[in-house]
Amino acid sequence: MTQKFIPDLTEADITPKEMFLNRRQIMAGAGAAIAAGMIGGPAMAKLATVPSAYSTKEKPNTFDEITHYNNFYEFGLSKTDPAENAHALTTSPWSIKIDGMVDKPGTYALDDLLKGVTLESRIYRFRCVEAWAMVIPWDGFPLKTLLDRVGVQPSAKYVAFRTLERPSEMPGQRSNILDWPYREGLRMDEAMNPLTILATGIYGEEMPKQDGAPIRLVVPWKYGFKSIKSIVSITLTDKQPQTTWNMQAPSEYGFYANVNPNVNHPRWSQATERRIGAGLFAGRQKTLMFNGYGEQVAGLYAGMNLHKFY
Ligand SMILES: Nc1nc2c(c(=O)[nH]1)N[C@H]1C(S)=C(S)[C@@H](COP(=O)(O)O)O[C@H]1N2
Ligand SMILES: [Mo]
Repeated sequence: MTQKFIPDLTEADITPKEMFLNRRQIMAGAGAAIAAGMIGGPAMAKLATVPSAYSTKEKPNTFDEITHYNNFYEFGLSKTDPAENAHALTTSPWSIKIDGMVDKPGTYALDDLLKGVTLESRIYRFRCVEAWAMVIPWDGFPLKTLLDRVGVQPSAKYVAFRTLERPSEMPGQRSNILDWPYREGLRMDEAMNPLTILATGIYGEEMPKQDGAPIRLVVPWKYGFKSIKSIVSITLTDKQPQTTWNMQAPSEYGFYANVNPNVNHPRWSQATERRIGAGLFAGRQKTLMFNGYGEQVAGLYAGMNLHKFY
């Protein structure tokens, strides 16, 4: 595929991942629908996605950084363990059980859930509670799309998620470092916010296993631990669900976990963060309220004491 012209290339497009650059140029030139359906061939990325207005213009981290500096305790505690161990995970077939306060509960094959879903490229800032940060070009779709399909009942106030529990493939689950399976949850309005996505890929590639294959949550205004990986169950409920890190250390990790430079972790400051890959002399950057997504989400917490509901 030759590139004849490169319209409106932003800084966010300039990445070391050639495949991605190619794909975005193709789409800018030919239109996403055409790229999605009609231009094929070995040079094409596996996932066809459309760009998103929600994407940041900040420069994304490299594919290598995103896949070699991970938190995925099912595969070990160190940042490099997931890249080493996650290849053992079987991700196909995959199904998600959706139950609780929904019109159409059931165990759905992932392929069926994804039928007819348009994947978007969402380049999001990502902030771990440990005060490191990245910019990641996810491929995904709004969680709301899925929830609307299964029909959320008015009584539902929260969504609860669970990760796969399969110790035979997840060495971390053979110890009790956390109370398995990994659990997370969102309030219904947070779940329905257009920024909240289910991601199935990065850089147009299928989701790398260490990043939560085949499908994971991404909630960009909250600390990374909310963005639960390798999801196998989604439950609609009227009670605030128990969540892994909150159960583990409630005084350190709240249910809300909104990125907030003014609310420190009891053991470290959250005022600044370290951008992975920024280089030795780059220094730390300021943490942004709601990780920079205040315009879209501050209203969800109007009148709430964010020091109390951390
Ligand atoms: N199932 C599961 N999901 C998880 C985690 C985990 O250990 N297990 N770690 C969380 C944390 S703390 C972070 S920062 C992000 C890291 O995502 P990444 O490795 O793709 O950057 O995943 C989150 N989701
Ligand atoms: Mo994290």
